Amino acid sequence: DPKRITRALLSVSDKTGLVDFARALAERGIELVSTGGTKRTLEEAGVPVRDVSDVTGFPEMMDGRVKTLHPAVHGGLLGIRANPEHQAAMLAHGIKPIDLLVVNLYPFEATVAAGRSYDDCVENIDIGGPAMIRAAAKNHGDVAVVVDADDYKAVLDDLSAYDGAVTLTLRRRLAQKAYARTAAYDAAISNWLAGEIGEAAPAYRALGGSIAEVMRYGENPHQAAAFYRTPEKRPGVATARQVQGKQLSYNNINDTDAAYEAVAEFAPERTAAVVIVKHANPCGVAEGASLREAYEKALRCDPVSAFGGIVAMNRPLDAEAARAMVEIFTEVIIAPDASEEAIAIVAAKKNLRLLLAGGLPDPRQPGLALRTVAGGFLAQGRDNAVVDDMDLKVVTKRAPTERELSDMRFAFRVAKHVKSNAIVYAKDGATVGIGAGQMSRVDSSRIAAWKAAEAARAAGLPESLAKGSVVASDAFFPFADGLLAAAEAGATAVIQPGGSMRDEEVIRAADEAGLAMVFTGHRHFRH
Ligand code: 93A
Repeated sequence: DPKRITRALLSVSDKTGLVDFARALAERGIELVSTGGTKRTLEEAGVPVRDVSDVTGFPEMMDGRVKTLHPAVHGGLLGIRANPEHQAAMLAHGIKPIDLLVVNLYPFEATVAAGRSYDDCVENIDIGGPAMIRAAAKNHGDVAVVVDADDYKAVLDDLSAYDGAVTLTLRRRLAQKAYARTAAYDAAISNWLAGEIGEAAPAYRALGGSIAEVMRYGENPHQAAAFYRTPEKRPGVATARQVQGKQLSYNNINDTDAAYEAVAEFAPERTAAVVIVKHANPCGVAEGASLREAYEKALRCDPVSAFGGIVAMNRPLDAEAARAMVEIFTEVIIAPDASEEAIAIVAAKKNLRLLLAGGLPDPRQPGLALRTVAGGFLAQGRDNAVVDDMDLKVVTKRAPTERELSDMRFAFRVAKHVKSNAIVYAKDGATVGIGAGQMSRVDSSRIAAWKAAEAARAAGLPESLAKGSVVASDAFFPFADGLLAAAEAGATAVIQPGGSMRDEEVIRAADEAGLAMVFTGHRHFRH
């Protein structure tokens, strides 16, 4: 049921796109009403507009603190058009309906960010704007509310398509966005004030966090979600500059973090490396002489899962790599930096988000990792153990070759970033099969081996990619079965923490199968 727009109230601090939008509304015969500054901008551009004071019968007063807070405005926004009592009240009090509200708020966040005085910050707390936004959004059954200039076009498109009316679908979407905006706005104010008074703070504040944005939804559409930033100086998804592409979703942020933290395990001065993540697990990781080579090797591991994934790299994105990366559908690319040419290549994919983090996080840096449980939360140090620092102990008769050892280190680095139980097959500096998140280690081994065989089939190769590979396990093999599954798949060497009650039995099985095995003494659970 599209609703006809006859009267619009426009009151915006950020005047971007205002004049063109308002002119298009006026040309459709829509009556425009505005507050002081907005009205002035429109009049200067020759767009006909009435003063909100004509509607309220009051002048703007108290430095503009009271300009739209009036029943003539709020009644016009809130009155239900199909409700006879509401209609009678409107008639009795001379309240005319407002069908479209266009508001963006006093720039509170920008005022705080600019380090302005306490009083300036207070003065930039918008009261009338959020009140109108919430009123119009509540009455989205009759009213459309726009809080973002990016939505001007959607409104004009509806007006053209529906003969001067706006659809319920759009009104609902706009209402949802309106409440997200007022929620973020109030959170910013409360956050700032908490800091000013050094008061016992909300949970995120205890971590030194501040709200970065309210997202459309969380892991699923029925979950509300927000993104907080902490003062921790760590290059990554929270601090990266988004060069282009759509807004990041909750899952995008989570996956991008997983990808960038994983790729940071590879020192850029030693090798180029690429990690492709899907559902917070790596589905392909590789090093190479160039990013392009690393990307192509990573992609070969599991091209099916890589579709719609996140691609992270440890060196600045170059044109050659960018050209390869835009060939398949990817949600996010994150890199420390990018060349102008690479940025231009990515620009061809409008929706693809490109994030430049400005550096790589240090995998050895300590930090805090949190997770909620019912009625509380768990805190622990970040897993900052790095295989290069571990004392690798050869436990089998056969010692690994140099090539095996190098692939073992590679595989263990990756296993750290795969959800447990994690089994990673690797060969020549690339993963060839990854088993993640299984309840039994032997299942992860089987899945990883199966994936290595699948990848070979997809590439038209006669032998499983696991042939001649090494295998890493994030925790000890409790029994010989997982290890034997790996040997059967073609692995020739094993890296694992060791420490099982049955280590002797597992070592014996490795010797019998002619495997080389090293113990790291460190476990990398990640649940
Ligand atoms: O000071 S307010 O909280 N009091 C109000 O009644 C009011 N009505 C609209 N601020 C109010 N506004 C805000 O004024 C709008 O949210 C918008 O940001 C701004 C537009 O003012 P102008 O049109 O004078 O530039």
